[in-house]
Order: sequence, then C-alpha cells, then structure tokens
Amino acid sequence: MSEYKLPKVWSAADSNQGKFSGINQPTAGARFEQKLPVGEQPFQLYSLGTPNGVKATILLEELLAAGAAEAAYDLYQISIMDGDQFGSDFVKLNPNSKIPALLDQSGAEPIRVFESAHILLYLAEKFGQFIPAGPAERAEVLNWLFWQAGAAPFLGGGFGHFFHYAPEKMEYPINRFTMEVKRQLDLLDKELAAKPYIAGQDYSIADIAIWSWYGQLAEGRLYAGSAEFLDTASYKHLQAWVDKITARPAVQRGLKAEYKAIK
Ligand SMILES: N[C@@H](CCC(=O)N[C@@H](CS)C(=O)NCC(=O)O)C(=O)O
Repeated sequence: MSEYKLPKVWSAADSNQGKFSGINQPTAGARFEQKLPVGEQPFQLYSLGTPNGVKATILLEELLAAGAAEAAYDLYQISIMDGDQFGSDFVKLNPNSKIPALLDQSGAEPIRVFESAHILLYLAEKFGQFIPAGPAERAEVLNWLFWQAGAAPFLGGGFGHFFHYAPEKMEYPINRFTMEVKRQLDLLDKELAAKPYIAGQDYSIADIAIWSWYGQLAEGRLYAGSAEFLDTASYKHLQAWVDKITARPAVQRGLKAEYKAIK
C-alpha cells in the first residue's frame, strides 16, 4: 500500500479519485444547464440500470403486470460517468445528484421523488400493492426496506469500491468491508431460512430493494469475481430466494428496460 501522509486540511485538488476523477467534486448543485425531456406518461423516470436504478423499473414493471395501467412510465438514461446527474434539470429533481429520480405527473401538481427506497414506497403506497395494509406486516416491510437503505452502502460504497473500483487493492478496507458484507449475507440467509420472502409470506418492495443489490451480487452480476470471493453460493436460503425473484418476468423486464436518450 502506498504511504499516505495525512495533511492538516484535506484538499480536493490533491486527491486521486481514480476512475471517478471526471465527476467527483466536493460541492453539490448544478454544474451546467441541461434540459431533460418530459414525456406523456404519468411517471417520468430518470435513471440507469445500476442496482439502485433497477429497483424502480422492476417495481413499475411489477405494477403494470399486476394490472395497474396508470403505472406507465417514460424512462430516460442519466449517464452518471458523463456527469448528467449534475445538469440543471436533474438537480431540480434530485438536489443530491444521484439516480434514480422520479417525476409523478399524474396529479394536479407534479411531484418529485428521490432516493430509490422512497420511490419504491411512494409507488407501492400510491397503488396499494407490494406493501401490506396491516400494521404489523407493513412495519416488517419497512424494517427491511430501511435496512437495505442503510446496509447497501457498505456493499456498494465500501466492499464494491475497494474490491473493484479502487486504483489499487488495499487489504485493510477489503477486509473491513468483506467482513461486514459476509455478516449481512449471513443475516439474510438466516432470515430466509424461516420464510419465503424477506418480510414474511408475501413478495414486497423490501424483496425488490434487497434483491437489486444482494440478489444481483449472489448471481455474480456485480463486481467481477466477487460472488466467488464472498462464497455467496454457500448461503443456501438466500440463493433459493434469489432464484425465485430472478425468475419473475417483471424482474427480467425491469432489468432489460429500454432507456431513451436525454440529448
Ligand atoms: N441512496 C441513494 C443512492 C443512489 C446512488 O448512489 N446512485 C448512484 C448510482 S447507483 C449515482 O447516481 N451515482 C452518481 C454519483 O455519485 O455522482 C438511493 O438509494 O437512491
């Protein structure tokens, strides 16, 4: 590992951001003017096929498959490596400059929705599907939905970053985040030993959120070599749940959804 001497005050100009040098800056807000197209469908989704992005397309496809024709959507590609998330119209939709961002134009006033877990909750509540009505069952879905929002950054931003993206392989952060991700996989495996879906008897937005990260990881779709490195196949109950969700036609459609260009 190359030696790093901690400066008294950190400076962005002296920091190596590796693959993300072109987009990472220490400030928030729009960096340039960029109009986004707005289509005719009730929902406008500005996104990309990443684990956070596919949560929204999977749920919209599930809603359409369940007969909710009003869940129709236009899907636009925000190319994050080109910095589209810092364009002025996107920042109006999500000041945090991360995909996915949703615009609901089905009502009197357009409503913006950001954070992928919130998009799932917003749509599930709006259509009364994939979230149970009973308070105990609903609380359990929210427990796991919020668990995912807190846990996945350890998988993506921690493990995935140091295992796959960092310019050099560093033992300490890889050990640190592998330990945590293995603990998370064991937690999911133990939970799924006793029930068919993560929040109980029924498929819900909690399954969609968790499958998008941990399911795709177990399928070997995230970070080349990571499923073997983490020995995901040894988590048998998790693997059976992953296979069941992967087999859903709406999940497959959500993964293959076609993005329109924004420019
Ligand atoms: N907590 C957010 C995380 C979203 C997120 O990190 N999105 C990534 C792609 S998966 C992104 O837009 N990255 C662009 C950037 O960091 O500049 C959510 O769940 O929606």
